[in-house]
Amino acid sequence: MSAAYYGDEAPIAALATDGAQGALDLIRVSGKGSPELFAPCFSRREKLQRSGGNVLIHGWIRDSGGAPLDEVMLSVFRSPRSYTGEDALDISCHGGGRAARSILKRLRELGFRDALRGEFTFRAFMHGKLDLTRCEAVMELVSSKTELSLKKAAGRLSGLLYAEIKEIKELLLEALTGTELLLDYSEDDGALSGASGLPGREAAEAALLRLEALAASYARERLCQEGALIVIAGRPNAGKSSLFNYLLREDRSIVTEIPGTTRDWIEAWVSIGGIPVRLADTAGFRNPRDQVEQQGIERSRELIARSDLTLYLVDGSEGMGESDRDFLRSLGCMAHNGGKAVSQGEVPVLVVWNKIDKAKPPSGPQEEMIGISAKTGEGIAELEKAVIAALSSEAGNEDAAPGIAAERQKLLVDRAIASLTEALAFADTGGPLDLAAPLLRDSVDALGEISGEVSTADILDAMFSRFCVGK
Ligand SMILES: Nc1nc2c(ncn2[C@@H]2O[C@H](COP(=O)(O)OP(=O)(O)OP(=O)(O)O)[C@@H](O)[C@H]2O)c(=O)[nH]1
Ligand SMILES: [Mg+2]
Repeated sequence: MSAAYYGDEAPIAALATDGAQGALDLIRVSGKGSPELFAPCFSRREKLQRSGGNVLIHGWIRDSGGAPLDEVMLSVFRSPRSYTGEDALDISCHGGGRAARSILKRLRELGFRDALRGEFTFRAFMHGKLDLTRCEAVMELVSSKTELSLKKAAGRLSGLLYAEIKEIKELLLEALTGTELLLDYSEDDGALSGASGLPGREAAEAALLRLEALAASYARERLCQEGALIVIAGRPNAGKSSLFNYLLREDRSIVTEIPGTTRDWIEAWVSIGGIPVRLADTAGFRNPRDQVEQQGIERSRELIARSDLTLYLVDGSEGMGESDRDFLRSLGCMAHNGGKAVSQGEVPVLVVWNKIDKAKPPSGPQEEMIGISAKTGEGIAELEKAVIAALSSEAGNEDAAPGIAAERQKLLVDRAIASLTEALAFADTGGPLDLAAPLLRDSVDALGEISGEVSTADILDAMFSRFCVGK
């Protein structure tokens, strides 16, 4: 997909809803003069042509022979007061997809081109309606999986991250202009050597702290947007499927007293403390009785290797057996771990004692495990807390501090930190300020790229082509 394609000003149209079953569908139209281009197929043509912006008009869309296609409600927008900043229409038509597809066909006949992925938001960016952090937030908001991820994306859409970046940039500019002034006007070679320190050093240090806070927010923000894979593992009959169903609040996985009930893994999305979690129930580990079981166990192992966290369930009615220890050892894990997540290789494991209603876990600091009952629900609230702590100490934090969720933003924040740290180190060692100044400039530029004041066609292309059509 070429960057030039995104840059043209042709009138565009797209279905903004998914065209599935539903009462209404929404078609978006944007581009200079688009209401006039649309008018020939509309029953109230003159009213539309005379209409200003922010107006609703009811009417019919007709095919090229004049036969009615659908009864619609038009929202008319006039540049610059629209999402894209261009003249635009939102067409609310009947749902189910059929009417919308016929209308889109009619729009093509009138000269509208199908919008590319993210093209409406791209145009909003080009017309100064949204900076890049807000554009990214639009996509995050649409794909939010939990209330918490929605809240965080909405914070960014409202400009929380943009404002933070702007303030940090102002601090950096203070240090940069101070340094450049000194370089331009000082006749004192001592100043040029940096012996008198970096002008605006306090501002630069404050900027560094705030940049580091942003960088640190990335892990939790990403977790909130993308979610975590949690695998429930253990011996047959440990209660894995029971726990899976309990966390799902529905009887999805088959539970029986027959060991080896679950033969292949199944998964579902749940919210744990606001974090979207892809939860997987797996086949119990034992010496396989047949090929199906063998494959099920292999798949469980593969899944564990990819997981963000594995909950290893011990059947409390039988206690921690040699095969549990063997399995945990095979993951490179100690026999048990005081209930805490331990990192062995890449995969953290939380050892959980199930069936606490039948038997208590052994006591003593070495033996301490989280005790739960997948039958009565006892201990599950504590387990959820431990899961959140294991995934990220701050993931459940609902405070409204600005954070970054896109990899693009993280790379740029890292670049700003690296350049700024180097500039400060130069000044500390009395290095020449004319070497520190370009480093400061680079950290300012990196922040400019985050909001999109500095951007290239490649960056924009890569970003907007990940959006959905109609956005
Ligand atoms: N008393 C008690 N019974 C439980 C508990 N959790 C599960 N069970 C019982 O243990 C048996 C096995 O439960 P499942 O959830 O099917 O166990 P599983 O680990 O999925 O077993 P496989 O799929 O065979 O590997 C069932 O009879 C459950 O009712 C618990 O916390 N307390
Ligand atoms: Mg099972």
